[in-house]
Amino acid sequence: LAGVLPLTVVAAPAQAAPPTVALGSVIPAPVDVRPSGGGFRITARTVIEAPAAARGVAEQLGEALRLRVVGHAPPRTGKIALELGKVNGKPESYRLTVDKRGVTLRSATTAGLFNGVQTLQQLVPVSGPRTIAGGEIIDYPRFGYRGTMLDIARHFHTPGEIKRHIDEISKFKVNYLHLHLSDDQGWRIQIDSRPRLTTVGGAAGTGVDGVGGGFLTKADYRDLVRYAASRHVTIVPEIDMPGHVNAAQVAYPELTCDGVAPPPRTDTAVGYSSLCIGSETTYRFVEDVVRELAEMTPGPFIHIGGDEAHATTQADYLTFQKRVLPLVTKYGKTAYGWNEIAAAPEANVAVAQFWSSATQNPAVAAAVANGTKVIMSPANLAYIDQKYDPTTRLGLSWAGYIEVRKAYDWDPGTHVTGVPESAVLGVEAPLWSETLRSLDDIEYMAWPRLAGIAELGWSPARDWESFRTRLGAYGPRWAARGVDFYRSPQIDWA
Ligand code: TNX
Repeated sequence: LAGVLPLTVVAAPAQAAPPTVALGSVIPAPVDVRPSGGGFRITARTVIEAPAAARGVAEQLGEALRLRVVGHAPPRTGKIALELGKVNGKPESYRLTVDKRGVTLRSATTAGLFNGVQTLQQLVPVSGPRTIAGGEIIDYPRFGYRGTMLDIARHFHTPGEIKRHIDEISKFKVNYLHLHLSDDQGWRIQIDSRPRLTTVGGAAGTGVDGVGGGFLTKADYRDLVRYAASRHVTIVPEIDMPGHVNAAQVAYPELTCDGVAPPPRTDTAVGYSSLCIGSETTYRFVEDVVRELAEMTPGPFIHIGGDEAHATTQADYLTFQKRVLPLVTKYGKTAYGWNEIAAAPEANVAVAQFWSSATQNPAVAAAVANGTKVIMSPANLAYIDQKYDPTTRLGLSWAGYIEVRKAYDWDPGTHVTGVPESAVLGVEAPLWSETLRSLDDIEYMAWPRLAGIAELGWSPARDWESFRTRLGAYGPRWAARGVDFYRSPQIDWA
């Protein structure tokens, strides 16, 4: 027996690495996956074929896979063909077909092709032979709005950092980036009619703890809008009012009721500042800001904040919204605000961002019955500035600890009483930055939770066991790109 036992051990074969990524092993999970037959092996001779209208997205794929893009490949060339044409009529849909001869990606729109390209890239093994599993995927989103937010008011993040983050979020088909551009501690967007907003409100020394000054010029902002659009991401600008306005009042004291400039603030308190609701100066200011923001924003939404206005009486708050919500419409945009705006009747044409941790909210339910649409960002589940657990070095914890499973395991279509799926435009994961400085800090809080929220926004069904397996397999891709993600103990990381 002693002689036999070692032999048995030696005979156990070394575990071979799987040659391909299973066709459905993608985040967010595709709607319909049908594996079949042999896969396609990408070689140095493989080309990407694309019509002129799809050249942009084809070049992005070409860069990622280090392949050449051509208008027409000769017959019998191994190729990845991008086609513009009808799939199933659903917005953003695509069809991906893989067999031994090649890959065909088809969509009616370049947005759909972009989505398909993100799927395809996840199907290419990170290392070893680049064989893509055979079969067909037909895919489209559950919700049109899949978003995240960066708070560049508490700490400024540079355009370069924001672009790098856009690259990462778009890989998960996140298609809206909300920028929180103003708060008590700083003002981060150039407004020509009010230059002191940025010369004072964006100066060095503004920001939490006096760290993180800076602002976006209009040219920076427009360049970001263009960059985001090339990744099929729409920028949503937010100016927070009538609260969260201390930085604006430091720059323009006439925005207070007594005309006296308050001291600049670099602490993290909330709820102490308010625009002067009875003053016409306030509405001239708001209109100038909304007009200039609308002019530089091609996207449909202007976010007007509206949260935590604890220094504004409720009567004043409603007076303010009665003036300001219609102003956004006047400049051709859809008003978007934190869920407190639901109390205003004029919010019937607006979008409310549900950030409460409760699952009942009579004001929101009543507004929805009147036409208000909702984007789901419940703080206790979707706030990716909250710590993962008590040991997390960064972040806050007022809404609780949010481990990966908690951020993933909820349903945006049924979460709030009186807010049916038909009223939900989608989901957004806000990343407040009181404790965040660098891009690494942003990435550590965003990943992997934002991948889970992205799946809630895209995929029709959720399945924690499937998600955690796909997430574990995704780890090496983040590592290869130098993304500083949190290695949650809930996941078996590859
Ligand atoms: C509450 S949530 C805020 C922000 C803070 C955040 C910190 C919301 C609409 N307002 O002012 O940054 O908590 O988690």
